[in-house]
Amino acid sequence: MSIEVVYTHDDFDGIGSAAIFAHHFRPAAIRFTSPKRLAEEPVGERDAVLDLPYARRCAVWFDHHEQNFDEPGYLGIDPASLPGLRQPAPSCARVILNWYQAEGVAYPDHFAELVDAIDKFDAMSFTDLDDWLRVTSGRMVNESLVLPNETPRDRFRYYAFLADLLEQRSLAECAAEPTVAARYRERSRLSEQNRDVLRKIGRFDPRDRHRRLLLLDFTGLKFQPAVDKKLALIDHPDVDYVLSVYPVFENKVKTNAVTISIGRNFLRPDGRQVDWGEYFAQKNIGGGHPDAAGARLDARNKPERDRLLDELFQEIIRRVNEPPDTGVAEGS
Ligand SMILES: [Mn+2]
Repeated sequence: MSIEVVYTHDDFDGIGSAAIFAHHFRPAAIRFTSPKRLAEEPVGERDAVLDLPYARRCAVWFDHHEQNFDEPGYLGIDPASLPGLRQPAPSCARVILNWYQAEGVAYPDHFAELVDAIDKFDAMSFTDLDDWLRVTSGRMVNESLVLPNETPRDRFRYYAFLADLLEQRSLAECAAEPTVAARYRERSRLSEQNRDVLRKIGRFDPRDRHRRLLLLDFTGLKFQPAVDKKLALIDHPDVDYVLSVYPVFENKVKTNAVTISIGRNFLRPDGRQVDWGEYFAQKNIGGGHPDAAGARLDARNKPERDRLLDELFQEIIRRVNEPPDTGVAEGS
């Protein structure tokens, strides 16, 4: 099968998936995109799609997101007739490697450790804070991916370079490569600054007596900082959720609207479970996944915005503090 363009997710899993895919399929080009932007991409019948939703007409499709698996069926296409492999797995890179094994395709030894590392970051399956923060080759490569103020064009050029590197060399060699190492150092420096920002703005609502919901309110900042919010967990490892509030800018001017995102603390997989995607969707202000969701609140003025936010916080804090679902109807 000759593949023209690989469309892959613009994250560690997508880049690693492209590296492993390229070993056997030898595509002419790699393009990095997101699930949202995929619909705008000119995917053709000689192209491949990795770690992304199904695109009509592609030649081969690999994915591990179960919510995507039914998509061809809605278009009247039998998923079993599509080349590639879709199966639940911690990463798409794992799915491609599984396919190689099933097909008896030979691949270099270093793919196994690459996929082990990608599994951990894509599924955020770290046992504790130390496990997450340990400086491994996988962490160095993952941290090298995003630098603020870099154009998408430059970032994707780096991703193409990295995909090639990951195919050729061991993860340790990739992490030590001068470009990768320099980007990792720069990102580490910025992470320290980010932690200071997060320390300053992180707070708990007085109604949240057990401190289950860490609030990160970015509305007071003039610029939206490029922050990895997960870094707030270093100072607050015991929270169940992190809720962030961002100002909405229009033509570089701050409006009274805010966006909200809530994410579950990946360090506490046994904590409370609320389906926030459904919660926001039912209120008709947003949506998303059970463990990571977002919403938008529009207001005419600041007092109204503050009132709407306060009401929402109150409701969310109540939900976070409700006893775990025991099958008893809500409100009873
Ligand atoms: Mn993935």
